[in-house]
Amino acid sequence: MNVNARIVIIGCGISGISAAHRLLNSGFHDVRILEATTRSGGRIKTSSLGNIIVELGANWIHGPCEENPVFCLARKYRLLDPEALNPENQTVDIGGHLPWIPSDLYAAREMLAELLDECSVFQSEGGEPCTSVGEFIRSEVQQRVAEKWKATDAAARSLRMCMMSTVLKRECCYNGTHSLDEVGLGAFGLYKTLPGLDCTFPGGYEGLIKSLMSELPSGLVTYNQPVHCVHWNSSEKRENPVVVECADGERITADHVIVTVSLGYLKKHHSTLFHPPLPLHKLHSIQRLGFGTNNKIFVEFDSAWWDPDCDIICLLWEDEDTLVDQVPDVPRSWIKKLFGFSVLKPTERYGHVLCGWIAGHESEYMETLSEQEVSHAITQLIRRFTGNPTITPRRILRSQWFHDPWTLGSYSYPGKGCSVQDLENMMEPLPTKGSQSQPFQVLFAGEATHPSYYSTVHGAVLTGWREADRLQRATQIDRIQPPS
Ligand code: 6YU
Repeated sequence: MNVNARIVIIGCGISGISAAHRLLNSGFHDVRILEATTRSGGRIKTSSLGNIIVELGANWIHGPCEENPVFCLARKYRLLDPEALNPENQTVDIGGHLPWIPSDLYAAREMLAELLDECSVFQSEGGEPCTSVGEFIRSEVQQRVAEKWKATDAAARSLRMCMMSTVLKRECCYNGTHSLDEVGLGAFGLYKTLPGLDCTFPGGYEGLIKSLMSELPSGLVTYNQPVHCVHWNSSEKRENPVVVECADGERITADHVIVTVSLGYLKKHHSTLFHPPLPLHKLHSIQRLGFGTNNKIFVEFDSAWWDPDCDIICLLWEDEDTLVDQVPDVPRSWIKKLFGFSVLKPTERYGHVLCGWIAGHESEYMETLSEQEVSHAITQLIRRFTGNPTITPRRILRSQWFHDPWTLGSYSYPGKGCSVQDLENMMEPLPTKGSQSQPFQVLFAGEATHPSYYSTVHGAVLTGWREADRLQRATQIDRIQPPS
């Protein structure tokens, strides 16, 4: 390996861009990115509703603090509001869960927060009592409700259980899963939060992409260039041992290829994307890890019908007092999976816009409907809950991540039976033990390859840097070893 190595990065999302930056800064110069679509950013996607900026993909910097590379980059490029830079903001530790749940759901919120904390310990201690987070919560809630709420009358208790269902649906959005029954209990605690109050990009998350791209040489990215197959491990001894075959038939040779496609894409296309196929242990991890759908539906109104101090509107269904996070008849009642709306703030910047959150197969079904059908369902929902038959949205805009052929969902989560080994398998390069005679040919980056910050932008950035550093380390070894 040497700094003249030819490196191809597949995918121009934040992990691919981060890898390219790091490689060029380490002295590699023959680097290019192949991107299937017409744009950079992947799941960082800023759009507009009229003249209001909205995020169809990533929304927040989760845990903006000194250890968070996204926060540091955003600060460097001056992309944040002054409050986000306030040192006090960076020390608040919310542990990832609570602020989204309004205080009137207090009893349900307290019990669920306690249970989610308990779910996190199994990974370090092992011996989990059941396979999924959903099963654990359901069995524990039954016991605890009988104990702790025994003085509460039946009607109030039933209402609290409905609140719990809403909170579970909200957790499905956060975890990007169809149901908490699909989230593995053993690996739930692998996800780590960083301190700091989550903040947003006032000018849009894509500002980060634009700033990073402006520092890369023009022509580094080839757009509209989907990769069809990575031919690796050739028996022929060649100068550039990997051949990247594009969908249009073009064949590009390389010494190293960094694959950054989503876990959803790997799940669906692994058998055609790699020749020879991936080793079985890697393939099993790809299958075990979860990749679900979380979508947003932005709804704009002429005026606000909610209180000025309202941050979140949660919807409670009176027939959901049995801890449900899925709807029985998706085509008829998919909208019941939408747990509620967050209010975009400040009003001076966003006007009167709500963001509805919906996860799972119900969300995937929503994507198949026309915009008018979604708008109609949202209008009926709001009229039903407010009792006001005249409320009418001005316009809506929704994300459709499941039907995006280059993403096929939103982000990853540990599925049932997952362990830290699966995330380690995800990041393992091929061949597994690179050496001078057999250097790493295929390397893996992207959010689903980070052992504790999977599903986030900062996790994705760190994986791009990690793989660039892996190649740089290998080069340094070459420099001190005499050529054979
Ligand atoms: C975050 C947030 N956030 C909401 C929603 C989504 C995500 N995330 P990319 O896919 O970007 O790039 C791959 C590229 O490859 C892409 O351009 C493709 O076109 C291309 N490609 C594919 N196939 C190809 C081929 N064959 N040839 C060539 N090119 C090809 N993260 O930090 N804050 O608020 C949210 C949110 C709706 C969809 C998010 C958030 C996730 C990030 O967006 C995501 O991780 C990164 O952008 C991925 O970058 P990448 O480079 O890896 O892939 C307990 C516990 C819980 C654990 N979960 C906690 C949840 C925390 C996440 N929060 C999410 C919340 C929101 C709202």
